[in-house]
Amino acid sequence: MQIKIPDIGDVDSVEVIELCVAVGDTVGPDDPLIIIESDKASMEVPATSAGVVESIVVALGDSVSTGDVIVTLAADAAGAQSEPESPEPAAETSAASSPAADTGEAEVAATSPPPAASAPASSQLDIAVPDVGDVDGVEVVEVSVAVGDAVANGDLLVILESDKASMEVPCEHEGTVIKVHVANGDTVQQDSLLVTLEVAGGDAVAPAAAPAPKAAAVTEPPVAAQAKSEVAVAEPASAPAAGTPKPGAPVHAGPAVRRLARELGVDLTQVKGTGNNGRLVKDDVKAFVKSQLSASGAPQGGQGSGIPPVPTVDFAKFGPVSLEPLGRVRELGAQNLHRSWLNVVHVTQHDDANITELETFRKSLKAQGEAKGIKVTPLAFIIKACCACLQEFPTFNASLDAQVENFILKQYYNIGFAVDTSYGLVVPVIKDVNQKGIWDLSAEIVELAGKARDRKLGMNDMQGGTFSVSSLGAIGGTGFTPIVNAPEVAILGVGRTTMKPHWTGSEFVPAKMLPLSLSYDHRAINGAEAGRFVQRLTQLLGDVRQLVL
Ligand code: CAO
Repeated sequence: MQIKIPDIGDVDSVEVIELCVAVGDTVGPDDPLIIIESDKASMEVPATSAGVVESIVVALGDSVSTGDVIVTLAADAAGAQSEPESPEPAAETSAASSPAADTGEAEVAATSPPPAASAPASSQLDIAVPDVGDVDGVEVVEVSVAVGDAVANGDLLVILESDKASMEVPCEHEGTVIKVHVANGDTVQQDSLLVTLEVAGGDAVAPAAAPAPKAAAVTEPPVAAQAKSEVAVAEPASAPAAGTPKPGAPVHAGPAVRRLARELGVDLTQVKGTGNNGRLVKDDVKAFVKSQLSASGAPQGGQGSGIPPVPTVDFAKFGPVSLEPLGRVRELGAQNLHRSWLNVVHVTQHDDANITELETFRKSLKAQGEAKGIKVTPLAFIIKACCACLQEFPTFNASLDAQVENFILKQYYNIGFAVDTSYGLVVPVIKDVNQKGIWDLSAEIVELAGKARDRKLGMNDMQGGTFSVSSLGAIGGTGFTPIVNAPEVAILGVGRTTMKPHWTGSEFVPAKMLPLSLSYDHRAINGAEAGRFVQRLTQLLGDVRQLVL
């Protein structure tokens, strides 16, 4: 069964911002498969019947349009059956249950208050709740205007939310707010009045012009009367309790708040929500930014966070230039790296491991490797040795809690490794390294690196890491300072093996030396611990037989 993008209304395409499943996952009806986002809303695309994910046709950052296939599902082993209706549930449901979906007029008719009620001759214009699908009621989670506010086309009026969705109701007229009919926390239905505007000039409320475009706009993305894919989903249904934010906890915020957070580089899991049920509102994001700025010790009279801004230069003055977008993966990577750089107290410890024997052993595996179709590089041994060190030094396999009061020690050993791709750096994660041998690890490195380069990694492939390795060994370099992949507390950088004279105590012998650079969060790990970790790592790589002890 193919699952397709449902009707996304009058936008041409939306972006895939999250993959919620991986190939092989078993899903039930309504389980989210991917999350898509336009510039106004996020929307979850759910499975419409139980099954097993056979293939994922889209990747993070892809632009998709109505009807595009995203996932194929097979009936699961337990005999899960397709729903009796359509094999293309999202799009079909949309078309079938919303016969007017393709016709702006019919949709407007379904989502607008009657013209007589909404466009009286007094030049007042009522903005009502659009079609919200087959939910009983939606909650007003943010009222973005007050009486007396001047509003323009595109200004946000209200954010509504069901248990699965957030939806912005924007203004499509210029005018002044003369009445706000709802407050935060109210439950409203389709056609409930939200805001009354006084629009400039009586002609603006002529029945043909005033309410119709407004109602069409508020259904963005159109959600008219859809059963499964009815409403945009921005986060898990349950709201976090108000109080201390929990990193990694579900974020309860609408698209506008998320957009603001993205623009300001704010991690919403760190922000405390003051809205209903702990919901995040824009003011929370702004307050968070202010508190971060003052906490960073901005100098009196200084600028912003105290970090002097890089001056803006008109480079075209000096020669021709062109712009090339970073792309979503590089943009996100840049944000993550910047956040880690600013939050983590970085120190890097360097050492060389004598891997002469390891290399002899690795080369001896060549014939077996060819027979198995598995290529073994030094990386598999490095990852295995790191895992052994993580087991011996648990604080390296940990995160700090938000208050920097506790280690969160992890009882699993999942090691991410950086993969250089044409679209940016990604870090797939090998799970349960402690349970895997060199063959398994080698095969998984090749498989995950291949998936990364083909843009086929699922969310699951990139989550749950406890430590990372960044190997530039195949490229070159004698050492570098990798940035810790927060909230992890350490990362190993690997340089290129070179032959060097090695002093045995009585003579110099040629040895293959592997440069290692361990960056760590000095808040979690002190220098002596890092020294011992690296020392143990070089021992293990110097004599890999110890890995089987
Ligand atoms: N010293 C010398 N040679 C090395 C080496 C090292 N430390 N590590 C690997 N090599 C060799 C391999 O043995 C292989 O040689 P052969 O083909 O002769 O056997 C060759 O280099 C190519 O290796 P590879 O790149 O195919 O495989 P890998 O397991 O070493 O690495 C991967 C896989 C995915 C990590 C790598 O391809 C990659 O993308 N590295 C870049 C990571 C990166 O960008 N880090 C920076 C992040 S911070 O910006």
